[in-house]
Amino acid sequence: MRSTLMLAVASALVATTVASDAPKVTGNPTDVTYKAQIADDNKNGVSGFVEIAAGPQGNGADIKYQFNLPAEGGPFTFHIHENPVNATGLCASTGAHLDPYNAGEKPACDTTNLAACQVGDLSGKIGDKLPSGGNTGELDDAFTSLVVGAPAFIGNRSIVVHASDKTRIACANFELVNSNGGGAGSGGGSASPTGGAGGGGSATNGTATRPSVTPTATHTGAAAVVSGSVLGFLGVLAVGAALL
Ligand SMILES: [Cu+2]
Repeated sequence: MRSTLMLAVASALVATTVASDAPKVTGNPTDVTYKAQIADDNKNGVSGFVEIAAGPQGNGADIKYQFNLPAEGGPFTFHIHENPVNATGLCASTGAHLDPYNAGEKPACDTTNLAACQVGDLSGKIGDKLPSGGNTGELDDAFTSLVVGAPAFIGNRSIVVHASDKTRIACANFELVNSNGGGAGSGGGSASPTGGAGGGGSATNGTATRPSVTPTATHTGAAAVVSGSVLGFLGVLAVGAALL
């Protein structure tokens, strides 16, 4: 019984520390650029890209985006999702938003407290949804990592564009397009984003240059925390029942 109580208390402590502010990222390599390019054959009429490089002195990241969005279905949102588009080409395969510090979707991202936003909630951080037509913008983000293996690393992940009803209308994987300060493709092998990673239909998936980091690591961790909190809750119930 005593060990059960201790387990319940330990689990409850885990459950209370699920969400934390994202730490500011330093040490991002200044010689790499990742780009997620929506495929030309996107069936929903979406085109564009998101390009991410290090901020000044490697602090945070400079996120550039350019989209041409369809006349219907807006206003639109876009996020970094935790998984890459898999061989099915379906945007559903990208999982949830990149959220290594468990910010969750509620409350919604507050632009005066970006550390508490989901790292991948780019629309939320910009503070606005995107209208139909052409959109170009830039976001200096302190919490995005270009360090392979870091919790907020984006290189092995994807961009997803949503219609206002949250339908995923386009997606594309981040690819390393520039490293070692050279021209595009000079360092990391083929960098031409020719794959049909967006839209769906095509099974070709331009994943050749993606670093081999398992994108499921944070997902597994979150699942473990969730099950821990469930155990804690059950444990508390058991203790409560024993005290009655
Ligand atoms: Cu999304």
